Amino acid sequence: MLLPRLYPILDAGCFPNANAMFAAAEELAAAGCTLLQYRNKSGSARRMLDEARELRARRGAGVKLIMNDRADLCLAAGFDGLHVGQDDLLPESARRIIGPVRWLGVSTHNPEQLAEADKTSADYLAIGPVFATTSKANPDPVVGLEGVRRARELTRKPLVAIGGITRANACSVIEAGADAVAVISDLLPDPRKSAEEFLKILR
Ligand code: TZP
Ligand code: MG
Repeated sequence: MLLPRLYPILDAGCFPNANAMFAAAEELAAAGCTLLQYRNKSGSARRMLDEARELRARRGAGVKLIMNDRADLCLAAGFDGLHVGQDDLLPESARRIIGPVRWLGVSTHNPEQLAEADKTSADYLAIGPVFATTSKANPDPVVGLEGVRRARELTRKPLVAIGGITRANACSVIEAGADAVAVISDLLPDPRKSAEEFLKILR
């Protein structure tokens, strides 16, 4: 797999309604994003599936969709991959559900978790929060650029950095060894403009 440098996360909680989120997805695709994650920490399963199906129906050619947390909804919505964290299904349990082809990403927050996830069939690993973030409830301690460097030493899998990443600090994160940056808040309020700027900075 080849990760694009920018990995936008559409967090349903950041939008006033689902239509605003669908519009953001279209803006991100128009800007050139090829990988989007759908994250919803407060919606019911049926609402998540409805929204995920709509994202799938509207996604442009060449855009891959990753479901956060839920292997069942990944399959039901026909997504291209799943992202699990330390409180979700274990990577191998998730892999058994989504099969060998769909992408599997695993979130880690320290060197021990990173090294453990490296032994799994995960297609990519995430490390964070790199910087302080307000987009996640009860975030783990920040790992800083040093945490990204350490993670880079511990895995040859594609590495995604997440947490507090902005257009102002994205370059430093890539220089520390990340292959991609996952971003929620600095893509708002104008996803197309922000994504274009990220993609220009990270070229
Ligand atoms: N996991 C670690 S930090 C984070 C998640 C989901 C939130 C990232 O959001 P932002 O707004 O880009 O800091
Ligand atoms: Mg999760």
